[in-house]
Amino acid sequence: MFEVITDKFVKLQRKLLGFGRLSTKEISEALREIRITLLEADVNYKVVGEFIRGLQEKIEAKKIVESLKPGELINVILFQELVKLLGEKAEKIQFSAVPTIVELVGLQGTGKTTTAAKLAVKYKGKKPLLVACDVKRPAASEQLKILAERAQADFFPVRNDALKTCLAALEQAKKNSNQLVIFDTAGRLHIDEDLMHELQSIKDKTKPNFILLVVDGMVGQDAVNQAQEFHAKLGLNGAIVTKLDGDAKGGAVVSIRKATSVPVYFMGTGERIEDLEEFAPQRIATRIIGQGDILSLQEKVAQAMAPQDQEKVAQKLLKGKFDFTDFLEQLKAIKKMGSVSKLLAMIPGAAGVKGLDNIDDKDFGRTEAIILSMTRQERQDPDIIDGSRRKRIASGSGTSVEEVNRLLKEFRQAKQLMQSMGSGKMKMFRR
Ligand SMILES: Nc1nc2c(ncn2[C@@H]2O[C@H](COP(=O)(O)OP(=O)(O)OP(=O)(O)O)[C@@H](O)[C@H]2O)c(=O)[nH]1
Ligand SMILES: [Mg+2]
Repeated sequence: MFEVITDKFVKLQRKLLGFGRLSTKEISEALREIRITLLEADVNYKVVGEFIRGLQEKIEAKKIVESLKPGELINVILFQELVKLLGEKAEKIQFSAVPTIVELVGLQGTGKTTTAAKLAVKYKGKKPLLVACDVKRPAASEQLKILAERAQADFFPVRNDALKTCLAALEQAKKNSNQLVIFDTAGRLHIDEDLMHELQSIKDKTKPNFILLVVDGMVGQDAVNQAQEFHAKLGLNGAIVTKLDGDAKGGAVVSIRKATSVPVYFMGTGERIEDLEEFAPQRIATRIIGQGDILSLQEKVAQAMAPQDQEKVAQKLLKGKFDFTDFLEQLKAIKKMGSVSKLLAMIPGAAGVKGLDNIDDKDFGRTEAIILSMTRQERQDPDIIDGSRRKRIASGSGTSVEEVNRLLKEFRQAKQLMQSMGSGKMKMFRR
């Protein structure tokens, strides 16, 4: 979702790092490129303007920092300003009330029902109750019922009035000790009086702890407008931006906080009920400027692997002792989690390493075949893989020598990157 921004930022950073000294001209050129990149990614123009001014001030104020090269300095400031733009700290659903009530609101088709189920998966331990509140469309209640089953969550069907449904659902939640109740409200094509009235009455009578707006990330700046309107009329606690897995350029999710003061809680990154990511400013800024999202990645890997394994892998990665056997394990774990391409986008440096960033799920099978055709010794010590071994591996895996070469090269590059992280060269991006 941030590919457009990331690609450009990575190139810009490389260019800046090449300069021993940055003149005013180069700085303003860099700022211009950052501005264009953000605008092209559909970030709100007012937000961009303010952001660039902030960057400029910071750069000017800190022109001379002994320990950093000027290019590095700009990168660090860019990172810090991005974190600030995105809202500094990750917003969390607090479960201080019992039950904690989340009211999902938003226009038609933005992903409310899907998101309700995603939240139920995420907070499984809270015994969630999903409440269908769309009176007008009978299929809506049925859809939520099916998703609730899939998420193994409790379900409350719609009655002939949205507010009455919510109140009855709360009664049931009390009896069944549901600690989380999610209202999946009706969507409309436009924001209209009727809709607002209904949402307002649910708000007044049930006092939700969190009113979260679900917006479609594909609609770009319109998402910001929706957030503004809903916030003005209803008072939102936050937003969830969906469909960021498609062609969305990420501009909406980057600008919502600054443009509307509504913080983003989650991002929807796919149609499956597992496809929900926390919106963590630090991590996202890291991803945007192209250092990869090591934290998100770790989180996902943690879901698929036992903790001790993960620690071992991390140690190996940092020490450069990661070999093809480990790589294969990782690939298998990743496959368990769904899409490879999505995960690769989060690997540090993958955005910058040619080839790695466009591995698709088809390549994944071939990669696996190549590694499986290696001997144990070759997996542990890829340096011994000479020409004749390459030929053997290629024919054993039904691939070509070029493909084997490419994998070996990419593996070496990725390993070097990991090592440089381990040795602290990238420490400036950590906190
Ligand atoms: N790719 C992708 N599709 C999504 C995501 N979230 C929802 N969808 C899809 O978007 C479509 C609409 O989702 P719903 O959850 O039904 O939307 P809704 O807001 O409940 O719609 P209404 O109840 O009609 O207002 C469905 O086809 C979902 O599968 C997402 O994060 N990524
Ligand atoms: Mg719905």
